[in-house]
Amino acid sequence: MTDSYQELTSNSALIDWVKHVADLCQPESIYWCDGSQEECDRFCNELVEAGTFIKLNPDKRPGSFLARSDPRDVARVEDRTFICSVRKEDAGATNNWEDPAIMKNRLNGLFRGCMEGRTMYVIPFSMGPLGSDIAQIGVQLTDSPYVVVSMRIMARIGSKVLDVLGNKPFIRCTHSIGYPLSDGKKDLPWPCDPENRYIVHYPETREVVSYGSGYGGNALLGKKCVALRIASVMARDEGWLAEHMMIVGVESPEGEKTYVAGAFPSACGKTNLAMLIPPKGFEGWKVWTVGDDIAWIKPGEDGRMYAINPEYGYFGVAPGTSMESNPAAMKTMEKNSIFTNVALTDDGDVWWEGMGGEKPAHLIDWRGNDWTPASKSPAAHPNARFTSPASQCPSVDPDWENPEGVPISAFLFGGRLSTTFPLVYQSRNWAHGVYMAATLGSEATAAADNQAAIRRDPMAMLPFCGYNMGDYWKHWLSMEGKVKTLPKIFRVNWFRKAPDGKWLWPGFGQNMRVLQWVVNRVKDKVQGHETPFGTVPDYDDINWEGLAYDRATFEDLMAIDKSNSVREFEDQVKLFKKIGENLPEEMEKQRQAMLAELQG
Ligand code: O2Y
Ligand code: MN
Repeated sequence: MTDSYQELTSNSALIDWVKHVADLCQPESIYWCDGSQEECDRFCNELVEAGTFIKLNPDKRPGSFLARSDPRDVARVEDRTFICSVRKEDAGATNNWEDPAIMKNRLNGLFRGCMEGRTMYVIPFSMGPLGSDIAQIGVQLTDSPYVVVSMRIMARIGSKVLDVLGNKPFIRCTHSIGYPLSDGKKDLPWPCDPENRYIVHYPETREVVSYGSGYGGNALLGKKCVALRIASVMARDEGWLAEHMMIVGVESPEGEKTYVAGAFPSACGKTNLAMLIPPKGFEGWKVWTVGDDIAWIKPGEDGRMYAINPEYGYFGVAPGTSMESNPAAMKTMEKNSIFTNVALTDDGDVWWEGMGGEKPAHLIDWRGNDWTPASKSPAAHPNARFTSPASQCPSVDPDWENPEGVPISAFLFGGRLSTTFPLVYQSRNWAHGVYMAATLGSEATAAADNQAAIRRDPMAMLPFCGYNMGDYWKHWLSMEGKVKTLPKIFRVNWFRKAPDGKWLWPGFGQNMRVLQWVVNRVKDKVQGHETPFGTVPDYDDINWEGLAYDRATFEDLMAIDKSNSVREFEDQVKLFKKIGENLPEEMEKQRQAMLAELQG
């Protein structure tokens, strides 16, 4: 399809906006994406010719490609991410803010002529199943064909989206890699402008503008920018939740399915949990994948919360993913996938650290250099990614595209914490659960006194909440008055260690034992007992079939140490102080109650 948009849409706001951006960016041509396979194949061939893509061996990895980014453009850039709300207070202390008029002026300067010599692609995309009441439509303008073919995996794109959009409003997303081909400048395999990157959100007008990066969350704007930062603001205004959560359906041998959504900061095994394979002792049980990263959750007419995965694919971290740690992810990426910054094997396949098996004797590393096991640097970048269609996941839930969503019975929140926090506990009530989620965190660097400092990541949304974190907590608290049957809230911690530094919990597939307890709690099938943290399982409440795990180790895993716990609740004050005036009173009330309980 070309710039003959007349056949595709009569949405005059869309047509005018495309013209306006083209006037500013001065592309050589405009191309409206239809989303077809033919179109995708054509762009992939062009990317191979341009040196951006290497076609992988079709016998090993059909329909798949490897891209190597500029080494300066390898991850999301939080320090260049802005929430440009009209009032600074609405962005809050946890977001970068700039006055929208000043930012627009600055970005106009960068965007003027930034697409010279390039094509500007128009990508209509739907976050969520086409036509679902929960879905939202956006349009991304970009000068990167890598972004087009990646967006085609990550979202539903093309003319069918324009058909559903009709003349309705849409979320405007403007993206440029910031490398115009003016005055005969030569193109690069991964053009970008790393010195001038900006990932900017205008929450009131539901707009995203991204400049200078072609990588992941900076460039595939449907994901973090729309589905979390902009959607969290829409959710606040409209009474729903846009969350950084995976969604699974836990099915019992009797065929009863319970849906659970879970938020985890990075490096906590969220994708592995989303694709968990039940271990020995759980014959007949099955965990189905609805989503691995983002959940949009709305109150349904029956008083329960219903969730969709707004995405269409996975943008997963490759290093550490293996047939051991996540066979479903490995199978998902067997074909039709784009790999970014992994290593290339001599027979045209991909490789990364933690993939299992022997290290190959020779590779081309993510920078394009020869690599052998004697090399000092890793073959794959630690943030190397696979981009693969969710439909290829062997555990994908039959209802993953249900436009109504799936009913959520429990929320899990889990950090990476070597002490203090038990394997699992349930909140006493909704407000207590919101407090538990708001104070979520993972261990960061060891502090001077050797006590590991906790990097707080409320609801795992710190880099993704599009408004004031205190108001976001208020929004969560307000659900209690609005939703009849709220999900139960649990904290989990797969990462507790013994004093000798050994893991106390095997994790991975064994987390099924915790999922089952959660399901049993939701169904009122087990009691557990009360602790200062909340309700915890007794040893006999957990199914231990197939795992030799003794009572004494379980006691260590669940132990609540008074002085560590007091230190934890005192430490939370730092976050509350940062949130400042917008901190809901309820949060401090909950913290005080926890302290009193421990000390009482
Ligand atoms: O570094 C990036 O651009 C990707 S970050 C990412 C990708 C997939 C899922 N989650 C995340 C994240 O940062 O939470
Ligand atoms: Mn994520």
